[in-house]
Order: sequence, then structure tokens, then C-alpha cells
Amino acid sequence: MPETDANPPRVRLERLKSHVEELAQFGRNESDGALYRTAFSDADLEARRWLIGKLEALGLPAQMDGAGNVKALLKGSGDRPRLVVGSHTDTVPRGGALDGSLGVLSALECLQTLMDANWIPERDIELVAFSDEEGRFGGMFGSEAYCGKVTPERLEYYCEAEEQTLRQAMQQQGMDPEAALSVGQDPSQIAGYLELHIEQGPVLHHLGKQVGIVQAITGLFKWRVCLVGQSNHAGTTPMNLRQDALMGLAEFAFSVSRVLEEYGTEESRATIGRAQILPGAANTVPGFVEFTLDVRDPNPEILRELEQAFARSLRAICQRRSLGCEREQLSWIPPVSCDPEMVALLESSARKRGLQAHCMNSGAAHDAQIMANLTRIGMIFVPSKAGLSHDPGEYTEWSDIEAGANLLLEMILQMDARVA
Ligand code: HGY
Ligand code: MN
Ligand code: MN
Repeated sequence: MPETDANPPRVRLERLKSHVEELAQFGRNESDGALYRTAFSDADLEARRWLIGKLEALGLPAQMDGAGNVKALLKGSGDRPRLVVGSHTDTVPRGGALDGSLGVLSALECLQTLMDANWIPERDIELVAFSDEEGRFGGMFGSEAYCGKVTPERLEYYCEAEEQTLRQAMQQQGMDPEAALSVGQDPSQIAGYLELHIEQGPVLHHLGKQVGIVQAITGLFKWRVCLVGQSNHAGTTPMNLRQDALMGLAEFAFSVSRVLEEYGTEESRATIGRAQILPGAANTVPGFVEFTLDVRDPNPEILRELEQAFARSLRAICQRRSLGCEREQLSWIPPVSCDPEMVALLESSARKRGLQAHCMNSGAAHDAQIMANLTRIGMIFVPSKAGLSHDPGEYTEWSDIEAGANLLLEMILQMDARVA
């Protein structure tokens, strides 16, 4: 290990910063300064090819697997199970430059720092940039494929907003979708997974802490709901004779806070993030709405209770308003706990590096919770200014980024030396 207590290796912040700024050019919209690097878009693939080029230039053989994950290996001297470090590089539409990307580029910076120090790990260290974490086609696709959990049906996932399936989007990029079915990894060959990510919430910024150590990651379910009423004339249709699908959605949206109060916890979240109203004319009673519901809680039993409570609320509203209802579950991602040993090692590593750390749960979902199917996981957070994320205003102080990346570096060294 190249470090001495007095002088541990440190990342080169300027190099990391230039990589973050370079990657942020892919999928950037000049008019709003936001990123639209959605999964399997041209910008997404261009960014992956850029990353492969960076890794190759570093002397790390890199490749894109059948699911679009970019992977590179820093070879170790021994043959103990490898350490995997990564995150994702796709963004939400109108996203920010740090969500996912910072974790991948911090991992790259750590490997580059260790190579600069001519340090050979005792085991392979693999960098992975997962594909479609954000959910253009359901979410967590790349990490699910890496864990061998993708089925042929998953390739038929249909993206409403873009009227195409995951299969079609991959084929448009010259990829063979079937190849995603065979990229699963052997859990016995992996000693652990580490991910650095922006908090995407206000806790660390509010507490004035440099880094967060994640103890548990919230679970979630996502629905796509269609309410079917009867379009009709806005002037001639009496209010008591309407089958107004939008009013059904409005009543359901109004029920959210009641359901959370009655069945949820302080950490429960429910969001109606997208809605479409048809036929969409000012003088026509809406006969059709389609909307999404995203519900989260770190407790699996509470999450189940919320699912049942929202289903009851939807059913009662549709009966009362004579609306038809189609409900599709887009995803169900269970909450997970991070590995207690890795949490403890992160805490001691943070102390060793003199960092102000705060242990906390994650309200956002992450590839790490999928990787928990394969191996033990640890996550590092860095503060999000004003808690803002999934927005071009996403920002983290560079000094906090440096602290987080150095903690990731320290953790790689510690895990390499200590875990079997
Ligand atoms: O939805 C999430 O929590 C993550 O940003 N994909
Ligand atoms: Mn993310
Ligand atoms: Mn995100």
C-alpha cells in the first residue's frame, strides 16, 4: 500500500474536475444548461465511448458489455475476489452533471491516483459505469444485468414518452439486446461494491458535513396508471353526469398526504412525476389520463402497506367516479442495508482522513442496492447544495468532492488489504 499514515495518497482534484466538466458536455442543452443524456440515447453512447477512451488512455483495458455497462480492470497481484467501484453515467431528462457521473469519475480518479503511485493492488479492482440507472426503460437495467437478473421480457419494456422499447433503443445503437441476458457475474469473484454519489437531499448540506456514510437505501415501487372516463362537451355536460378522468387523478393526488399520514413514516415519499391528459382540449371533459406514481420507504413492510393503501384509494375513487383503471407496476426495488463491516470501515477511514462524516439513509435509489444481490455494498455521499438534484442546478462544493473522493480512495486501499 503506497500510503503512510503521515502522507496518504490523495486524488488530484483538478484532474477530476476536468473530467466532470468534459463528461457534462455530452447531452447538454445550451438553452437550459441541463443534461438530457438518457439511457441508450446518442449522447449516452457518446459519453460511454468517451469514458472507454479515457480508461484506455490510462492503460486500463475497457469494454462495453452486452447491457451497455462500461467496465475496466486495474489488475491485482493476487487472485482474491475483486473489488467493484462505480455508478452510472445516464441522466434523467433535464438532469444535472453530478448524479451518477461523479461516482464513476471519482472511481476513475482513484485508479489513476493509484497507478500514478505505481501501486499494485492485491486483487483486481473493477470500475463499472452502469447503464439506464435512471429508468428511461425501467431503471437499474445495467446493474440488474451485471447481477444476472435481466429476463427476455425486460427487453420489451416500453418507454411511453418515446414510444419505443428497450430492445428497439439498443438496436438503434447497433447493440444486440439479447447480449444483455448473459453479462451476469459470479458473486464468489466479488469481495464488495463501493459507490460514491451525491446525496441528492438536504441533510449533509444542512448539517455542514463533508461526507455521508450510507447505512440503508430506501426501497421503491413505481406505477403507471391509466384512468378511463368519458370525453364530453365542457359546456353541456352537467357536473354530476361527468366521468372526468382528470378529476379522478386530482382526487387521487389529494389522497397522497392522507395515505402517507395513515400508513407511512417520516421517511416515506410519494411522487406523481408525470401526467398526460387527453384529449387535452380546453372545452372537452378529459376522458383519459395517464400518470406515474413513485413511492418510497426504507422499511419493506411499510412499503407493502403503502402499496395496498394507494391501491385501495385508487379503487374507491374510480368506483365513485365511474372510471376505468389500468395499473402497471413499472418497478419494485426492495430497500437494502449496507454492509455493517464496510460502514464501520468507512467510518474509521473518514476519521483517519480527518473528514466530518455523518451516517444516514439514502432517499434515492442506487445501483448499489441492486449490487446487494451479488455482494456486500458500501456507499459514500457528498453534500448536494440546497439538496437539489435531478435539475441543472445540481451542485456540490469541490472541496466536498475532494473529501469524498479521498474517502473512496482510502476505502479502496483498506478493502484491498483487509477483506478476504
Ligand atoms: O430514482 C432515483 O432515486 C434515482 O435517482 N434513479
Ligand atoms: Mn444516481
Ligand atoms: Mn438520479
